[in-house]
Amino acid sequence: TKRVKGVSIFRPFVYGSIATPVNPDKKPPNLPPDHTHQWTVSVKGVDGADVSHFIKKVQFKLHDTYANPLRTCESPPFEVSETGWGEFEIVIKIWFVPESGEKPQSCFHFLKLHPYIGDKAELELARQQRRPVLSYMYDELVFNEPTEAMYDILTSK
Ligand code: SLL
Repeated sequence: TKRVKGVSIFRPFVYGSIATPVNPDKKPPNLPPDHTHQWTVSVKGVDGADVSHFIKKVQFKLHDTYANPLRTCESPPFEVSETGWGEFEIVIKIWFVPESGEKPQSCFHFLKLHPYIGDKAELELARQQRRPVLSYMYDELVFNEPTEAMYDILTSK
């Protein structure tokens, strides 16, 4: 496949998680008793931009304490929602559309459940309010010398 020489195309994307403490007064009936948080890990475009024209599939490798830790999303939204009790590193593997001729790319996200707030009073308030904890990374996917087909896909959107 022919590649477009001397050209790099960058596409911004976001990956990370949002976690919310479970309200003990409104526990979902099937929630295991030791699960304290619900969370969602996702891969998405910036400000809701569509990324499905160049991302084909995303796999999230969860901690081995989860049943079926390898979770696959073949179409958007590229996200997994779960409940749990602990923080751990999630391996995120991104596959591109076949026209790209690119290998999958991995990134790593540490699932954050607990707010990091130095001020004790502020921290206590955040806990009382069960404030969601967000941990998102803004990054860029780089396509160096993309195939002609991928160049067309990336530049026509
Ligand atoms: C820790 N090293 O000890 C980490 C591991 C794993 C969290 C955290 C499992 C939920 C389930 C869950 O929350 N695992 O039982 O499905 O803090």
